[in-house]
Amino acid sequence: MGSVAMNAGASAKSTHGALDAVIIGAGFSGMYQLHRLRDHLGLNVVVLEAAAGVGGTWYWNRYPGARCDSESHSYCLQFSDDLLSEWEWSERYPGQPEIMRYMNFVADKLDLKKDIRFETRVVGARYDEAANRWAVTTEAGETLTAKYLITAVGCLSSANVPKIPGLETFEGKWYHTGLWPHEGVDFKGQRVGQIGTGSTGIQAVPVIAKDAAALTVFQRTANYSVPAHNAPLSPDRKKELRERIAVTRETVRATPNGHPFTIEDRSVHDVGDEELKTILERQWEKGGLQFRAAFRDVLTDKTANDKVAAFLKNKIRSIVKDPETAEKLADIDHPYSTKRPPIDTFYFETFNQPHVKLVDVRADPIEAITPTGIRLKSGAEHELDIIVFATGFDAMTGSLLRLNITGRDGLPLSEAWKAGPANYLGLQVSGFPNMFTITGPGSPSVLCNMPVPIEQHVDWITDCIDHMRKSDVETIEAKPDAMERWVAHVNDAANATLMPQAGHSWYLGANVPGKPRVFMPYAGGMARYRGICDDIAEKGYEGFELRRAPAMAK
Ligand code: N01
Repeated sequence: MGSVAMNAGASAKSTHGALDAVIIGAGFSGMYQLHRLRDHLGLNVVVLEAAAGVGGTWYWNRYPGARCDSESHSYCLQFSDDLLSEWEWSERYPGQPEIMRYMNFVADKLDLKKDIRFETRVVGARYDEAANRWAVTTEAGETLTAKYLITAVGCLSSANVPKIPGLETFEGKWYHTGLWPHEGVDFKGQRVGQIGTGSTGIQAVPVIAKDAAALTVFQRTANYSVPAHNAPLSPDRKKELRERIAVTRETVRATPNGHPFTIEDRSVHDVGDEELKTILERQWEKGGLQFRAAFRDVLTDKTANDKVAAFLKNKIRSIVKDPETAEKLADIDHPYSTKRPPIDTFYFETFNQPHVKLVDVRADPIEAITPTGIRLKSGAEHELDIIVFATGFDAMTGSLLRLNITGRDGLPLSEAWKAGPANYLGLQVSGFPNMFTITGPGSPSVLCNMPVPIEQHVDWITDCIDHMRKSDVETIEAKPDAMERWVAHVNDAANATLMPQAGHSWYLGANVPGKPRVFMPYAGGMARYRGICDDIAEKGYEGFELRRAPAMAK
């Protein structure tokens, strides 16, 4: 791997003439895409970012306990030896403040900020076919035009605040974890209610419980979790990771989920009950997402999954002292890992504290938020000073649809996707020429350690644009039949796993009322997906229509 091309020293804001590309979003994907287009292809590019700084999802997700579930040495851009060797992570799993420091380190090192317009929210993007340009409108009313529109808006950036009647009457304070106040929230002496027990909720509970006078957790779906065993990285471990940069890079590229560990080629059925228990105990002690990597068939074979799930449910029962609470926490209705598996730091243990209680809102649903708290269907009232919504996101499509994108002939993306997201490779939608969606639905994205699919998409898009420029191609657009085949393949890949069995998963859009139920990420594995994308490019961008002159109105 080579070194980074850097525009050292340039600190003044660029003045943009005719733009080649507008990128929306300054998280990992927008930053890396800017670097590749500007510093490798020499294009005139601007990034529009709603936040006041870089960081994408980490800029907004500052909730208590916010930490990445990917190990730090893999949760970073891998393309540059310079970036990798100059940065040192302090913990096994990086916390939100350290990730923000890393993001700013990357932005400064690559001199990106001069080409990012902060506090600039995009409210519309329209394809002008006659001009073959995208017109991107900001909240302030400005319009920028560019040949290429690249969305780098992340998969989990549109907060989902459930429409519970009475929220506006609540006299206390409420917060969504994905839109957390920068000044923090003081929980001391407060009666806190938290709705949601996904990855976020499971991280937040132990930290909120430290300060709150009382914490009530409203659980709709019980969830598995495995300990993170987070800890500072020892000097020896740091040295080892530094020496293994090339190995890590190769591993994250080769594994199905872009993590720095491999999945054992062994079936749960290959081992007896005692050996299974020994292996799972060992994995539990190691902690983290690699728990599921001990066997190859946890996500494809229901009976294999049942055995692993039983082990995890028993763990919950052995940790949580109150049998009734333990039963509610262990009453998990879906196979392990069919929803995004959380990892935690003392989540289940927190329920042993006398001021923390669990309310099962599957059995007794939330009926309303009142001026003083939450009322359940049974009439039970929970008095609260603060409500924390750890209720997730309008995932994968929400952040794209709220951009109000219209393609050829004024076709809104929301109309093109009314039955669910349809595209080709998760990268392009027919009717939306020269628009690329980094980690869009239909790509591996959220099933992976995110920087890995992001780098792959950005590199692919950059090579594609380079190819277009060298061959005088003006537009690239997914063909409808290629899109149809890809959507079918995405469905087949999902159906080859147990994942669609979790009917309430956000992977299916089931967490947002009225959202079409479509399994959105590509479950065929990152390495396989990379091969498909490379192959398509090698075959002259098979399945895409490449036009030398701008397509005129029909
Ligand atoms: O959101 P979620 P999240 N009434 O949708 C519940 C990533 N992430 O923010 O399951 C009551 O998973 C909902 O219940 P149910 C990661 O990819 C990464 O936790 O729909 N409850 C569920 O319990 C993750 O998967 C890191 O029945 C309601 C919870 O709220 C993704 O972000 C850290 C409700 C939402 O869980 C999203 O996780 C954290 C209602 N009306 C997150 N509506 C990393 O470390 C929703 N719920 C990288």
